[in-house]
Amino acid sequence: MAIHWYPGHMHKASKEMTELLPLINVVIEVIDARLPYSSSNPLIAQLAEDKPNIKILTKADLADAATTELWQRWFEQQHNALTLAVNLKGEEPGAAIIELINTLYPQREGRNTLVLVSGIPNVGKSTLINSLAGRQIAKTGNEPAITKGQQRINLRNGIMLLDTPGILWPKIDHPAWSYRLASSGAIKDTAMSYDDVAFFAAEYLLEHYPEPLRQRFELQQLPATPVALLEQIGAQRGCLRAGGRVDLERVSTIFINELRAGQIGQISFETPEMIAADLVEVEQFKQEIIAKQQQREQLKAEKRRRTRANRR
Ligand SMILES: Nc1nc2c(ncn2[C@@H]2O[C@H](COP(=O)(O)OP(=O)(O)OP(=O)(O)O)[C@@H](O)[C@H]2O)c(=O)[nH]1
Ligand SMILES: [Mg+2]
Repeated sequence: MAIHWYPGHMHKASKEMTELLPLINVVIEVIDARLPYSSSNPLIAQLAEDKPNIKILTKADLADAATTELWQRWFEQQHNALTLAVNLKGEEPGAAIIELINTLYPQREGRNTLVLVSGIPNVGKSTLINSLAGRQIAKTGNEPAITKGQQRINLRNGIMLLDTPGILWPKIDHPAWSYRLASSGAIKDTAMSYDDVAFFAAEYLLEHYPEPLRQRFELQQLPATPVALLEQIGAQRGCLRAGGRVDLERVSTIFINELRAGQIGQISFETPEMIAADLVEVEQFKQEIIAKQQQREQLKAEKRRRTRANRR
């Protein structure tokens, strides 16, 4: 299942950001510490290419700290960006971020530094802005697409922030990246299927985080397959249909919500090494598509040749 969710307001927001670009002095991209690569929008990377660039890895409290460190080094080396990992629920990183902005872009007399705050839906952009402003000025909420239009926030210290709606992009190249986005809560409920996403997450956790799984769900032994794991949790939590069969949709929703809330543990959904392997696969998918297109073209040409030969 590939997840596509690119409603009109995201298209509009992407266009507006591109148009405003010449006025923007610093780009802050807010990414999710649990999935720093999959939550980094290629359009924003492109917009930020020639601008002073800060990557804020939010929800660091939900991610594996050692993996977050690896990602920070990765972004510093690969994208020449300054990075900061934060827990916006427990920390007030405002002063540290303002210092980064001032270092990257020393303020000009009498003019505001315009800072674009961008990123995928539900990653914490508005929460970050409230922390920088020191007051609840931007609307926040634990679901994607809370912010629907741009909003300027004057910090009255020479910095003007631009809060933007969370944006995704029209085509996500690897199915695992879509699943990780869906697991994190960046995709609207109606654009995904909880059981598909739960199967993906269960398979990943069985392989990479068996111990936190065992402890959370008090399992003596871990089942071998994602379906067996979800069925066992479903039976334990009373998610049963008539006849005693486990209601997979219900248990999947519980499983994903607990994962998102950090109740299974501090879990990172990807490492730089996994992304390197994904990128090789993306290249293979692209080659396969090209090969199929060429095959179709050859078949068409052959058909035309035969039709011409029959006419003679
Ligand atoms: N645990 C945890 N939760 C966070 C953190 N940062 C933000 N959140 C929560 O994530 C949810 C989304 O935050 P918002 O600030 O509304 O996200 P946004 O990026 O502005 O979302 P959209 O406007 O919908 O694109 C809220 O429930 C926040 O409380 C963090 O560092 N840790
Ligand atoms: Mg917002």
